[in-house]
Amino acid sequence: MASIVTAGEVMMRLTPPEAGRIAAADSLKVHIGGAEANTACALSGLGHDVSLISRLPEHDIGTLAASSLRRHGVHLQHVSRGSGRMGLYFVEEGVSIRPSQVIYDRKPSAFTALTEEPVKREYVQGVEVLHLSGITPALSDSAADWSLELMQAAREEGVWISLDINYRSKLWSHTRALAWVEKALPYVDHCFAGWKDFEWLFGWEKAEGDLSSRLGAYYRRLEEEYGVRSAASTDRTIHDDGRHTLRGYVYENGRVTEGEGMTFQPLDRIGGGDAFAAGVLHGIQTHQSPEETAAFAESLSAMNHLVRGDNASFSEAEVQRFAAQLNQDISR
Ligand code: KDG
Repeated sequence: MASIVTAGEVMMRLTPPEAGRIAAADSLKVHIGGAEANTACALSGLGHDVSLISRLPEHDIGTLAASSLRRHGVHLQHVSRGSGRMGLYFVEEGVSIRPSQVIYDRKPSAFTALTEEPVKREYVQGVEVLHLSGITPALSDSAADWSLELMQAAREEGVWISLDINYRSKLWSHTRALAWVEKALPYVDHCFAGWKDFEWLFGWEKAEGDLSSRLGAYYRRLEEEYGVRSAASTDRTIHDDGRHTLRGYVYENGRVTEGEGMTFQPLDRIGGGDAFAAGVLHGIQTHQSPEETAAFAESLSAMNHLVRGDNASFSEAEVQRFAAQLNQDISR
C-alpha cells in the first residue's frame, strides 16, 4: 500500500437534526469533515499509510477533530496546533424539492495561519503520493501560494501529485480559481475534474457526443496542454424517486473508461466525491485496471453516501463484498 499525504483544512460541520431549519435550530449535530481529510480517512480505511498536513486550534475543539481523524487511522505528525479558529460550516439538509443550504463560517482559521509559514520539506519526503484539492487555495492568497509551494516541493522529491479541482464558487471567484488552476496543473499527475469544471471553469467549448466522449476530449486537452496524464470524474443523475445514479469515468493511457454506475438512495451526499477520489487513488496505486478502478471508486463512494457524516472508512474487503452483494442481487 502507498504512503500518501494530503493537505487541507479540517472542518466541523453542524447540522440541525431531522432536516430542521438552521434559523430555528435548538441543537446541532457535529461531524468532522474537510475534503482532503475525508479522502485521507477513506484511504486509511483501505490500508494506505496516510498523513494529513493541517493545523487545528489549540483548544478542545481541535482535540475533538484530532481524535476523530485518529480513529480513522490518519497519522497526525504534520498536524500542528495553534491560534486561529476551527473552520465551521452549517448544513441545512435538502428534502424533496427543498434545496440544501451551506453556510461557511471559517475565517481566520488555524489552518490558514499555517499557510502563512513556509512549506516544510519533510511533509513530502519519502512519500509516494500527495493529494490536494482546489478548496485549500481558495481560502486565502497565502493558501494559494502555499499550495503551489507544496506541489513544487513534492515534484522535487519525485512524489506523484493528485489534484481534485473541487471548485467552490462560494469560496473564490471564477477568475482567481482559473488563474490558480492554470499554475497548478503543470505539477499535476492526476486530476479529478467534472464536465462542469471543463465547460464552466476552463470555459472550453462543449465537445460533441455523449458524456464519455465529451470527457475524453477534455481529458486529452488536459494532457496536451498541461501534461496531466490521468484523470477521473463522476457524474450524478437524480431520479424522480430520489435515488441517485453515480457513474465514474477514469482516463489512463489516452483511453476513457466509463463505469457501470451505481444507483442508491443516499442518506448523506457530503463527502461522496472525496470517497470516489480515494477509490480512484487506491485503484491506481494498487495497479487495478481502469474498469476495476471505476467500479471500486463507485462502490466506495456509494458506501460513503450511506453513512451519516462527511467521511467514513471501509476496508478493501468490505467494498468488494458490497459490490459482489449488489451484483448478486441484480442477477437474481
Ligand atoms: O467534499 C466535502 C467537503 O466539502 C466538506 O467536508 C467540507 O471541506 C469542506 C468544504 O470546504 O466545503
